[in-house]
Amino acid sequence: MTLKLYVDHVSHHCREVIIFCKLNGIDFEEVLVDLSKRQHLNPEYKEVNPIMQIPAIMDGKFKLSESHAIIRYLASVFPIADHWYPTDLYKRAKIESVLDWHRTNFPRGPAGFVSLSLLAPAVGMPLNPQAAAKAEKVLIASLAQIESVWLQKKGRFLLGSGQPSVADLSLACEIMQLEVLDDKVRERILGPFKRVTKWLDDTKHVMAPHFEEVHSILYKVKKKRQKQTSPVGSSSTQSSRKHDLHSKM
Ligand SMILES: N[C@@H](CCC(=O)N[C@@H](CS)C(=O)NCC(=O)O)C(=O)O
Repeated sequence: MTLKLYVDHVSHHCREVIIFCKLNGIDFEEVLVDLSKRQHLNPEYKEVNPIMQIPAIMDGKFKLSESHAIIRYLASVFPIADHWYPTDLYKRAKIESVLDWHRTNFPRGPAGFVSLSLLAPAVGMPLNPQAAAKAEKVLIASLAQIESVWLQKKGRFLLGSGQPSVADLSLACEIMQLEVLDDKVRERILGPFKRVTKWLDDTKHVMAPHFEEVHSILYKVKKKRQKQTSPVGSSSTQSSRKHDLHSKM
């Protein structure tokens, strides 16, 4: 029975699940739940995930939502390399610690900043420079914690490991949200964090080609945005910009 992933590549929560499956040779059928068409609110999808968010999976009759829970489940059910989600209790507990820190502390950072400073109009919301400035502070404080706490040891990956775990995958997918920013802004935020930048490069490299492939949606959005804000594209109307971006995000 094929595993079904209910996803949309615009969502970083979804991207981490898709990449995890691809990296580990887990067969799956991708079912698009198009956020721009609000398909996550359809009654059929509510049957899969009553919370009406993506991602969700269906493995036979078993339904599951929440990206981290999904990855833990897949890592426990399929035969994957141990470094992703170690059986060693102490190693696994440390990874859980990063995963929990990530979900409770980090999300307001990248997604908040990118949305408030750039993408809000694409979903009919105004830009909010004041809130964006606050989100930037949260983001920078979180990046500083990654740099000084989770990346403090010698290994290339989180917790000083020589190989990536699900925590590297999940955190890297969230930080990748910053790719849609203008280069200067992205550099202003990430530039000072040399260890984070190197870790992100190492993560992309070790997860090639799937990591970049699944993130290609972000590069497309960025390119489109740049065209629209260039002098030639600036003649387009607000409503056409809204439609174009929304159709991608
Ligand atoms: N905690 C959830 C968050 C999922 C989530 O926020 N999904 C977003 C897309 S990135 C969504 O479905 N948004 C639609 C909505 O909330 O209406 C997870 O880790 O899976």
